Amino acid sequence: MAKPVSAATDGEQSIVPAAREKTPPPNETIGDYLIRRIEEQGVGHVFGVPGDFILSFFKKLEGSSLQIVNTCDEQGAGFAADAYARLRGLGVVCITYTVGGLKVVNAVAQAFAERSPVVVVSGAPGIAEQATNGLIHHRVRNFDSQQKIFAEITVATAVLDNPNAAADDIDRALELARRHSRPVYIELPRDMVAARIPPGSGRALPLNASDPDVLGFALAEAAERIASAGRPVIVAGVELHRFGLQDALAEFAHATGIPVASTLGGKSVFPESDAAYLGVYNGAMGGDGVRNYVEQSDCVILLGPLMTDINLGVYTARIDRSASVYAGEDRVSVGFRSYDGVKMEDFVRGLAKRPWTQRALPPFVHPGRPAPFAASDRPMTVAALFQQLNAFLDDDMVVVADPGDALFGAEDLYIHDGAHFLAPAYYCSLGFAVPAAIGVAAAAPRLRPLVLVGDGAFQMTGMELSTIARFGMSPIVIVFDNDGYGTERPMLDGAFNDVHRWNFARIPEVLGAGLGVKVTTERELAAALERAKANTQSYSLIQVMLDRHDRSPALSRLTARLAERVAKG
Ligand SMILES: Cc1ncc(C[n+]2csc(CCOP(=O)(O)OP(=O)(O)O)c2C)c(N)n1
Ligand SMILES: [Mg+2]
Repeated sequence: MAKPVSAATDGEQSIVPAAREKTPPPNETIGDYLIRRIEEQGVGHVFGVPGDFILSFFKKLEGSSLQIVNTCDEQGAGFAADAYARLRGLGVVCITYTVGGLKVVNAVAQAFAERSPVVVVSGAPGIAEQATNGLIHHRVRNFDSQQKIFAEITVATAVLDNPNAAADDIDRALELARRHSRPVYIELPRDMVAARIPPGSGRALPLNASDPDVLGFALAEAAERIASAGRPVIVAGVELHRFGLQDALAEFAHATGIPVASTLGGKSVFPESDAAYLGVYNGAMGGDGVRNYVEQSDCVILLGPLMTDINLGVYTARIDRSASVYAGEDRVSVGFRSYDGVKMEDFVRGLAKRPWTQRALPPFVHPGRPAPFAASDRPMTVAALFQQLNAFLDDDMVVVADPGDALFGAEDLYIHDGAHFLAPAYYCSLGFAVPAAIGVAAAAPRLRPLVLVGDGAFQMTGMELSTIARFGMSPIVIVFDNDGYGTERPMLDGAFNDVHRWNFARIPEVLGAGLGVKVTTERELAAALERAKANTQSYSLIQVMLDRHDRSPALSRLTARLAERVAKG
């Protein structure tokens, strides 16, 4: 029986506090050093699947404080590590050479695109074996083929083929993962796991701070713009979460009295209960109140917004850049003037600390707490499903949404304080949500994952419920069963959007664990949600039967607005 994931960690703080350095033991091996440095980052779990090129490292992991969470498939481990990194500031996926490594490429690409610091540790043939240049199993083309592929989707790659350089290479990779909040790749040839490193090696990179003069100018210009604006508004995005800037955002908003909208990807970065919260701004896809407020503002302050097509309501957003203040990882700018050498983190913290004159909050309609839902015997609709989920959500839940209508509709969910919203709202890889729940359960055992996933997406990675069952995790999984690829049908339909129908609710019989319920009416869903809430010992899967042409209000809003624009010509 697998040992359950420990429930004793401190939970969901986004950036883990500075590394706790241990005294290095004498005669440390490369494998031991890598494990110690990972432990010192505040990481408690490693997700992965072993293979012969990484087995001896798995054995070392087993003897360490790190808990191995081995998944059914490497892609699942990649998504789990990504979700873990989003909550804990760093996540680790450990796999064998190429057959495992290349299966995490999609998950790592998503982590790169969405700025999630995932550390990939891959086994490889030993250096001595590679020297023979033989056709060793799992080899693709050259022995460095895998490293070259990962170079494109990471901010650092390190091949630990030299014991004298290994400690430096490990430290550099871990530091860069944190600094850029993006993935790194560490390759560990199997005959290097037990190689000794010289004592005293390993060092931190030089400090990477903003240029203080330029930062001062940028802040002064931004402050003047903001103070002289009649109707400023903050649009907050997911990069604030990645860099642990939620408190600075709240401090800035409260000190100034400026209301805050979030992007879809940045949902939950600002407490939705706060009187200053406007709702999700998403161009034509968002609600009218927040849309009008943002688009009529004379100073939009965009903080960590990750300006993607989905976050901008598929380019229906209208923000006047000449009157905006922008701070993202790519640049900091005021109007059209960009400031080199200024880091987003320093700029946002600097804004929070300025001596502001507080304004009274202007009148606007707060999105408000959800009303209780009176369930009837009506057949389920997507709209009712989201209303019911809204009334069900708690402050100890993390909503994990898979791309598809599960993500679009989730825009209107009310995320309670202390809870989180996780979704790949930019790269949009299907199959994220179920394995991500594994990462969430490990990273923040206090929080319960509520997984929203389409029937099509579930068929890609949903059988990671097996891992969930094995480790005794208890997410609630809502399968939106609309008979295929519903998001694609309004764009262009054909038999290619159909999938084979599954009896999702009977998966617990196959796995010998879990609660499965199929619902067709609102009343059945209400009862199923209550049963799921009470079932804290295993996962719950609720298969919600929906009409194949039904859509969430958010998706309908978008298509309606796009239709208006098309009609106008
Ligand atoms: C890995 C991956 N493959 C394909 C797509 C393209 N795609 C976007 S939405 C979608 C349909 C998803 O179907 P389902 O999970 O049932 O959700 P629904 O659209 O029905 O709400 C597809 C295939 C994608 N985003 N990711
Ligand atoms: Mg579907």
